[in-house]
Amino acid sequence: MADGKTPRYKTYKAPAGGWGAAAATAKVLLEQSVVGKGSKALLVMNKPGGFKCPSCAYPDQSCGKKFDFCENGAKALAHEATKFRVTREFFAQHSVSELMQQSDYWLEMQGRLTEPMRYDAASDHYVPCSWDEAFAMIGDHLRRLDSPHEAEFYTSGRTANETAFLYSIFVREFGTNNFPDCSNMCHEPTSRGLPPAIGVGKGTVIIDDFDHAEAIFVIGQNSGTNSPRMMTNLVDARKRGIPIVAVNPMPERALIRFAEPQDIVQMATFGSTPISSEFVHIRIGGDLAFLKGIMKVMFEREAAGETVLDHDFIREHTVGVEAIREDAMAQDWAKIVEASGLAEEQIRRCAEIYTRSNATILCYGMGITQHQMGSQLVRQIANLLLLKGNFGKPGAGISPIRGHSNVQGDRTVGIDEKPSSAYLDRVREVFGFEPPRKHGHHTVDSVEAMLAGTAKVFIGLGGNFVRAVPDTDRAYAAMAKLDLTVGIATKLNRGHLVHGKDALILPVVARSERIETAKGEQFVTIEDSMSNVTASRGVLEPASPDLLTETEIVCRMAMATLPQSKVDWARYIDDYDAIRDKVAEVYPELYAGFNEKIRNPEGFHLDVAPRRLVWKTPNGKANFIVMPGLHANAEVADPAMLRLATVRSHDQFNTTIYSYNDRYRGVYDDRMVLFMNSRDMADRGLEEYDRISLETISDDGIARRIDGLTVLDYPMPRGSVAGYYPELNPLLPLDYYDRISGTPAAKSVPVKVVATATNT
Ligand SMILES: Nc1nc2c(c(=O)[nH]1)N[C@H]1C(S)=C(S)[C@@H](COP(=O)(O)OP(=O)(O)OC[C@H]3O[C@@H](n4cnc5c(=O)[nH]c(N)nc54)[C@H](O)[C@@H]3O)O[C@H]1N2
Ligand SMILES: Nc1nc2c(c(=O)[nH]1)N[C@H]1C(S)=C(S)[C@@H](COP(=O)(O)OP(=O)(O)OC[C@H]3O[C@@H](n4cnc5c(=O)[nH]c(N)nc54)[C@H](O)[C@@H]3O)O[C@H]1N2
Ligand SMILES: [Mo]
Repeated sequence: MADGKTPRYKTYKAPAGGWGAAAATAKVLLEQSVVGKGSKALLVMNKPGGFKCPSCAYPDQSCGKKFDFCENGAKALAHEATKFRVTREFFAQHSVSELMQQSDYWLEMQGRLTEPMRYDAASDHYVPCSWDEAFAMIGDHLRRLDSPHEAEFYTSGRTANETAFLYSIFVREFGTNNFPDCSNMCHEPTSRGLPPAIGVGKGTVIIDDFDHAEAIFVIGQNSGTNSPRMMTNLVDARKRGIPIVAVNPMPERALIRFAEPQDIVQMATFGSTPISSEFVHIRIGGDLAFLKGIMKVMFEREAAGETVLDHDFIREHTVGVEAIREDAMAQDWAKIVEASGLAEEQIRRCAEIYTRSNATILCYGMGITQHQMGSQLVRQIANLLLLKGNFGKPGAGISPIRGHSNVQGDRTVGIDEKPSSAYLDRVREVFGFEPPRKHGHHTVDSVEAMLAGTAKVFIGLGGNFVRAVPDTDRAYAAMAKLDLTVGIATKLNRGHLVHGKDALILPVVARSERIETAKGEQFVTIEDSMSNVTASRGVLEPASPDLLTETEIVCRMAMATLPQSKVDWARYIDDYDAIRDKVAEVYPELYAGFNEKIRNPEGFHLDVAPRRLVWKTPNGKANFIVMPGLHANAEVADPAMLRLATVRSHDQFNTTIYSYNDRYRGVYDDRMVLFMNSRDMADRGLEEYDRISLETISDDGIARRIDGLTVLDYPMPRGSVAGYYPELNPLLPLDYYDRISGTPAAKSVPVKVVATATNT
């Protein structure tokens, strides 16, 4: 139940997008009381000379489009530009314990943070403090540590390149590689899984490829909600008659039928475009079986004398196809069908679509990465592409759809807990200090270190760490043990309320806001999901005169912590070109001429070697890598087990809840729901709207349970259930993660129903 309102559930029958999206855009601007200011800002969002949408990482395609924003970008902007403010009076009025009782939604709706605040244990309130005091406190705590490895430096993916780069230099000069970041919970399986296969941990397609593709697969990604601007490309592809295969356990509305909210004709005629030509209703974790099924069909047809593989490409560019052939051929159809939950004919149809196409794009999201073997699963997507030479030609390639607007960029410029020695050598040459060589903590490691008491300080550059990580209850306990927690943020969130002995909230200038320094107006840069680097210039007045830029905060933390620093921090506070010059020095291959190139209004594209058929792997080839078996997660013997995927609603941005509605899935004023197949319900004696409790199946002796979930009869595959992140994070064990990337398996938590109360 949502803040006192009665939940409603009804099937959504209209196409996604269209008037519903237009109405939602208007509504959120009204709610945040920023109709004039917000509309003005939306006009320059994603436009050359304007700022980059703070929501997702999908590239903008301003050419030919009047606007380039979507409903969910408008929500992100409206919530950032909101007229509401969290002031010192607000904190005086509410103790931290009191605020802890409020929902995430309520906290978000209080508005923008306005001045630095320090936790006062005696009164249990946040009280105002000066910026100088705040930096002194951070410097004191950090310098007092027995080892720099006792500090954890988190980054969330909204941080711009310039800030992330300086942060990575500060932390390395301080002496650790402890860089837990949101990517560790997100596309890290892409960053770690792909390099051994194709030599780069990024996507290889660019927007133009969508115009040349002959088939597009969207696997485990909810485009209409999480990257709505991608719908433009999917709609255009469908209009060209290109097959689109959507692989998902949830029949996501926009992947079935979509009306472009910016297509006036479609809107006026209530028209829409069917999206998927093939909806593949896969069991959670069934993707490995599906991908192997397609490969098996291809090898079977080859064995029968047909040519379906790109033999020239395989011979010239790859190693290991034989092992892939053996592995695929050894899989039994009955088992493939069982593991995927799909009919063999449908897999054969998808194989036909794939083999017939001369240029295929495979897109994927969290439905692939957030499994225990997520990194290996990503490699299977690469295998499938390699079999038909789908690299280095227009319309083809791998397309991870990244999350946060600059999560990929942050990684590129040094937010990496496992940095290469070549990179560390460059840092030493450019800055003249010896960076630490020992690998640092990813997100899960950092929570473990807090639990073990070996971590003492947590600094969060953006984000809402404690709400985003698994095992909520343990994460809260872990944070509470720390000596200092620092939240560098635009908005109040749970991460500021679950705090260490000392705690600071440091409010920042947001993406949409102007940055003025002693050197005049500055801009930042971001790298989108397709490796385009573009400038972002805020246009709005900062929410309060007492905010600092993220860049200045990083520089001043460094100055307060490292009095003998070799880095000219004071200079970088004011001069972002000077920061970009250093980025270019540390990454000459990617960023040479950064300051000149970024002056091009369209930005520039970072080199992605596989586009040139260059493989930066140890053997100089693209490698087929076998992943044994048919399951992306360890099997669980308990017959009562259900696989739970924790997903986003249409009205949230990660831990930020915009409303309790999820229009396309027909849920209103409720987030405590469980989407379940009617036969799974019947097996458990459940009726729709029953209230149930869910418990995690695990063998670590820790009980994890959530009460009060309403069961919704929903077209889920047998044995697969879904509910909302972050409410269900208490069910996700900290230890349940992909060993290669460290990414928690948030899409496949083994759970069972343990208690029921009939709904009255
Ligand atoms: N509006 C909005 N935009 C966002 C975000 C947001 O919260 N709100 N978050 C941003 C971030 S950080 C990220 S990472 C992205 C996330 O964007 P997505 O990758 O779309 O993330 P999710 O909504 O978590 O889930 C994706 C889909 O995976 C499906 N799925 C679950 N399990 C499986 C499985 O085993 N196999 C397959 N094939 N599919 C499965 C789910 O049904 C769901 O449709 O979006 C970014 N953009
Ligand atoms: N169970 C489960 N857990 C998940 C996931 C899942 O699918 N299921 N998804 C995972 C994924 S993909 C991700 S990326 C993580 C997300 O984890 P995070 O990135 O840590 O979380 P967000 O909710 O995006 O962070 C929101 C906060 O960022 C701050 N913020 C917003 N804009 C700015 C800015 O411009 N500057 C600064 N400094 N702060 C800002 C605001 O204070 C806001 O409250 O969660 C992960 N956790
Ligand atoms: Mo993400």
